[in-house]
Amino acid sequence: MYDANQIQILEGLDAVRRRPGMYIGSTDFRGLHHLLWEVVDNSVDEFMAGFGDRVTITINADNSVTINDYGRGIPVDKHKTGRSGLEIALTVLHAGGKFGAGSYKVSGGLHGVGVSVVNALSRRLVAEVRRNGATYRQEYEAGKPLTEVKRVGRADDTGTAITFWPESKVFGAIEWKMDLIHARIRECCYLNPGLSAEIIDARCTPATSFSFYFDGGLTSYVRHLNANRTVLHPVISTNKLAGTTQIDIALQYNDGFSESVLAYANNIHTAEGGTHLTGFRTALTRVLNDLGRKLGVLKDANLTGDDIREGLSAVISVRLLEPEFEGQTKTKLGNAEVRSQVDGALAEGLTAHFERSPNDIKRIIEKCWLSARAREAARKARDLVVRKDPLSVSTLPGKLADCQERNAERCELFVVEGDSAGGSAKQGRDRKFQAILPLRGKILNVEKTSVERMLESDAIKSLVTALGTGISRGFDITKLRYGRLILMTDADVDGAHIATLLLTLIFRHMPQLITSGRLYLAQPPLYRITFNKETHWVYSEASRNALVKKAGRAKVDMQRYKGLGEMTPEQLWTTTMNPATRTLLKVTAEDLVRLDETFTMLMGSAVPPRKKFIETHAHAARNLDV
Ligand code: 0RA
Repeated sequence: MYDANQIQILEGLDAVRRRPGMYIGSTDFRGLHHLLWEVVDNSVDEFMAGFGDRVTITINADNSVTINDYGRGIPVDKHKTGRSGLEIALTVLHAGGKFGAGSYKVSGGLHGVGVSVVNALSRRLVAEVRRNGATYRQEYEAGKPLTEVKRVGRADDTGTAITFWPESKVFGAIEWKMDLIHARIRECCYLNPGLSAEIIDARCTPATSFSFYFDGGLTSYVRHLNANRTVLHPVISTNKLAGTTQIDIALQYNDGFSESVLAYANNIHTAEGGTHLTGFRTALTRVLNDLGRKLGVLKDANLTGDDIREGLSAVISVRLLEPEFEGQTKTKLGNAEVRSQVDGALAEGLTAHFERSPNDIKRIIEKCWLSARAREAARKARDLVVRKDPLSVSTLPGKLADCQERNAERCELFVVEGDSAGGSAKQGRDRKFQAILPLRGKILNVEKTSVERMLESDAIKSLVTALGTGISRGFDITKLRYGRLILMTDADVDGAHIATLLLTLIFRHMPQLITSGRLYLAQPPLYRITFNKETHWVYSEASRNALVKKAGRAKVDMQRYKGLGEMTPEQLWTTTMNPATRTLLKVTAEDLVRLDETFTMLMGSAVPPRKKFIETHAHAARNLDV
């Protein structure tokens, strides 16, 4: 039944089914979504080649996915092997050379493995092609065609619709992550201005639908990155064709301290950077230094690569005919020529912008110069740092009750709000390995403050000194004096506020404490409930209700704790500090980006979104006030 050619082909797809990870990276949710990206990439390639400006992605009720585009449609005519182009595209591994030489396409890393891989890893797949005024259809099971390509009707447009049912033997339960799909498609529409994409979730009634379309391309993307932030100037953008490399760049500084620079090559997010990013950074540093001297802002000071990062949001997108991807995850652009091409494009763009709007550039340089001075201040703060050394204990903050243990890994630092709670904690602790640092009063809102000003706050200075690590770019985790940092604040609104400010400080200026899993929140109890001569510590409203129910008719004595200061040192030890009985909440690195957005919104200087958040979350805020 099969000729030699076909047997070879089936063996090819078999290899994909045997070792899916080799083709799509993994068989977890990432691999599953990769099937979807693979088909969408092909539709976007059509758009880039000038055919069709619309793609719809439908998650069907049975968890299959349909991707419909308005490109040329996969060719259906018979190939010299006697098989149709469609069948070849769906069954031959790396049936590349899709457009021949001379066009840009999404390929590299795990991308561009071809729709045949999607076919191999789907229990069923249906392809419908609209081309030459007709609609053609072919169905597959586990990569094997069930029929020939059949003409099933007329068509008055062109395009391709592929529906696939991922193989659960490969992926386990099929769970589409809508937020991931939205983020990816949104990104795709920023990188391809003029493309409209619609995502339909037909699993719910009524079906939900999201549409993305960005006329402004990278400029819109950078505006999105800086949404909720106070920006220093309008977005600066530049485009250039250098040889056969198409370069698009947009950038804008905000008044914050973090950097978000995204680099893409042929629509692929190059997370490990590469030559395009290096070219961008060198040109930006050099041009800002040159113009800064011209303007007299810098005199003979020099901005470093670090100085120009703070508050920078930018997107760099390059398209090239033969991208080379390197690095651990194949997301580092290797093409050497791109470095000088991007450098040249950005230098030209910045200089041209300077001629039109010198004040924008002036504001940027002033901001970078501020960062340079802040970095210097941070370096000085780090010099404040002392290792645990009995001779220099005097330089540690006076309020710190340090522990005896010398091995930092075994030590814990409790940061406690207020002196009275600090007193109980000092008495209640195990002084062998637990240190207490009471912080008084409100902590500065660091989201709106420079490192320089921050270090004028006594509370922040003593925390940084106690930790030993320094701060911001001067941060050095090897100097950390404790294995765990535990924030212990009251379970009320003020406590939550102080915890949020501390979290913001750490998130912005010592994020490594979070990523290394050393930051925790203590969980003090809300109530002490006694009945039948038994005492229960209760940590949530739900367990309080459950316990009161359980007590039934017994006489219940219920005491509500408002603040840590209301507990005796012994009570604080058993309920909150004793490693054997306490619960700690670990602050994790997960969703740092989401945290970032929330922090910026809650703590930043842009007012309207903050108000909206507080209004829409007012009920949540009220729940804190227990
Ligand atoms: C092979 C050749 C051509 C287009 C395609 C494949 C193609 C593949 C997919 C996958 C999803 N949508 C797609 N659209 C097109 C070029 C056809 C021509 O030269 O007419």
